Amino acid sequence: MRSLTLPRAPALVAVGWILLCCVSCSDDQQFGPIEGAGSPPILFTSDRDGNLNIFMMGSDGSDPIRLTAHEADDFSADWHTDGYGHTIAFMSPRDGDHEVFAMRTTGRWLQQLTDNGGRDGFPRWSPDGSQILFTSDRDGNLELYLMDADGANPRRLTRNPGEDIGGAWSPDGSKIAFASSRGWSREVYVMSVDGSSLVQLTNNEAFEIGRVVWSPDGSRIAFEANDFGNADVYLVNADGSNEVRLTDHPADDRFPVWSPDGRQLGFTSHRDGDGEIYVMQADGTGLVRLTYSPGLDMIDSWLRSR
Ligand SMILES: [Ca+2]
Ligand SMILES: [Ca+2]
Ligand SMILES: [Ca+2]
Ligand SMILES: [Ca+2]
Repeated sequence: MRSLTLPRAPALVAVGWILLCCVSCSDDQQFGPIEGAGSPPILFTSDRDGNLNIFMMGSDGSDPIRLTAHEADDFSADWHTDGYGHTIAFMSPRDGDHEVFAMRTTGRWLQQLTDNGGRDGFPRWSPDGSQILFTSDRDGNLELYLMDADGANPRRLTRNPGEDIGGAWSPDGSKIAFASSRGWSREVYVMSVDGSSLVQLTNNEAFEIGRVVWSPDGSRIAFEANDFGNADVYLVNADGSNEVRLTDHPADDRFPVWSPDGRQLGFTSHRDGDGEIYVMQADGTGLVRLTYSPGLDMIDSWLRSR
C-alpha cells in the first residue's frame, strides 16, 4: 500500500529547518548575503541615512553597503573573520546606555555582549578572535576591559583614576597599546595583555591622544593627537622612538586605521566639511579621499587590521 503521509522523521527535520530560518531571519535586518572573500574591506560609521549606522565599502570607496539600520546610533565597529565569514562588534545605546553588540555581516545572529549601566564600547577583537577588548566607565572612570568573544568573563585591565581609552592589540596578541591621562597629559602606553609590564611610549605634554592602532607587522603604532584643538595623525615606533607627524592640516584628522599590508593608513578628516574618509601612504604622502557623502563618515576598521 502506498503511504499517504510523509515519514515522521523527515517531516520534523523540515519543520526544524523552517523554524531555524525564521529565528535567524528575525534576529535583525538583513542586507546580505555579502560574506566571503570578496567582502568590501573597510568598515565605517556614517549618519548619511539619518543616524549613525555601520557600513562596509571597498578600499577605493566603492559600493558602500549598510549593515545596521537601528534607530539608535551604531558606531565604532571592528570585525573578526572565521571559517564561516565575518562577525562585527560595535557599540550602540540601544538599551539606553552604550553596550557592545556583535552580529554577522549578513545582519544575522545579533548578540548583546555587555549589559551594564556604564558606557561600554570601542570593541576590538583579539587577533585570534577569542576575546574582545573594550572601554567602559562602569567602575567610575574610563578603563580598559577584556571579555570572551561571547561576552562572558569580563575582567578589568587598568585601574587608574585617569581616562584609559583607545586600546589596540599587538598583532601577536601579547600586548595592548592605549591612551591614558594618568600622567600630566594623555599619552600612549603599552602593557601586557594581563595588564602588567606598563610602559609609557610618548611624552608630549601638549597632546591629547585618542585612537591608537598597531601596525600589522608590529613595528609601529599610529595614533591621533589633539594639539591645542587641532587633531592630527602621528606615528611612533613600538619602542617609543622616531615619532613623526603624518598629517598637518588645520582641520581635525582622526581615527587612524592600518591597511592589512601596513603600507597605508585610513583616517577621518573634517578638512572638506562634514567628516570624510581618506587614505594615505604610511609616510603621509599620496592622500586619496574615499567618501563624498553629506554627513559624518568615520573609518572604523580595515579587514584584518589591528
Ligand atoms: Ca552599558
Ligand atoms: Ca582609568
Ligand atoms: Ca589636523
Ligand atoms: Ca561626509
